[in-house]
Amino acid sequence: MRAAIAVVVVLLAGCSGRQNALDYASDQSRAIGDIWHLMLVVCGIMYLLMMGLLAWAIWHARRRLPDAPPATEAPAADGLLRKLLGSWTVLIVIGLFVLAGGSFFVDRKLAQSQDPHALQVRITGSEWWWQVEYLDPDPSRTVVTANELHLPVGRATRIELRSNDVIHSFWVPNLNGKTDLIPGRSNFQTITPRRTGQWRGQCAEFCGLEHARMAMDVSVEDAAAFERWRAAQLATARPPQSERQRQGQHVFMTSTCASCHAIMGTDAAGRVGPDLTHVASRRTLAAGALPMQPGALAGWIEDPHAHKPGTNMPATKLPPDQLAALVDYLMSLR
Ligand code: HEC
Ligand SMILES: [Cu+2]
Repeated sequence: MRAAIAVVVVLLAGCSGRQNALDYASDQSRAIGDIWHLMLVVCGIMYLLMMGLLAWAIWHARRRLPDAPPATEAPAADGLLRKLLGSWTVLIVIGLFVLAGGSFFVDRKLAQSQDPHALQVRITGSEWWWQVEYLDPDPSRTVVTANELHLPVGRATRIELRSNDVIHSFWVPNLNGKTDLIPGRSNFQTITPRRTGQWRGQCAEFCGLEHARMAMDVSVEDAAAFERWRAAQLATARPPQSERQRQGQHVFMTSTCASCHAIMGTDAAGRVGPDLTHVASRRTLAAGALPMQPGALAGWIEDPHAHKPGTNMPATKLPPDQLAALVDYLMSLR
């Protein structure tokens, strides 16, 4: 029965994809999917029963209409009616118990993931981007990135959610439900991915002008690939490899960029915008607003508001050769 319903649902909604709550890729999203199906079945049965009874009642009322008043039959019908209503009440109570019990167990399953070996990640929401930190008991081994989340498959990740400004909501439908990021407090969410792949997260609480362009690029990888990524992110920024990249780094340090952005291994230590130490290793720019490509990067630096009108990054007018050198340097930060 459940399989049949799942097939219908898939046919109706085209239920696979990188931002889809019914395309489960973790223990948590599967649990949520199970309760969703349970509710669909229980409510579906109730609905069909209701409609059946309604049709039956209408049919009988129509047949009775031309006759004399039905009052004489009343006592006999009353007994039957009472039994029917009694069973109906029992059915409703059972249905509600099943639903309440189901939600209770799913809720516990989502809350209880207190795995001591869980990977610890802290995500901080800002208008309109995500800072992502991989915490380590040794602070010098903390990885800082932005707008991308890498998770090892088969291992729990405990995510602490915070906000720098207004309320945001973290939602990667394939991996878990929504959790709010609230200024002044920490909320938690655990994700135990079961399938490698790429998914899309999205801020799910209206947070201002660029709320819609506040996406998260999520990659679930096998343990080896994840450790490779983490080791690469731990390294300080790659030094310039050519004269042009050296010039680009100089432009970065001497214009306004360094006051808002950090590049580990250089003097740039700004904390207003995303950490750019390995910016070119990401797949998107500005929380999914643009692809990570030299042309898009140049366009972003020249006029961020053309691509993300509300963004808090100001435009920087540079002579073409300086802009090209700056882009060359940033694209070398893998
Ligand atoms: C006033 C602070 C500020 C200054 C100055 C600034 N930025 Fe930004 N930058 C930001 C903020 C905030 C964001 C996040 C914007 C968003 O996604 O809405 C950002 C985003 C970016 C991104 C995208 C990063 C990512 O992970 O997607 C790049 C690249 C970037 N800035 C480069 C630069 C360069 C190069 C300069 C200098 C020419 C510069 N920024 C100057 C604040 C600043
Ligand atoms: Cu938001």
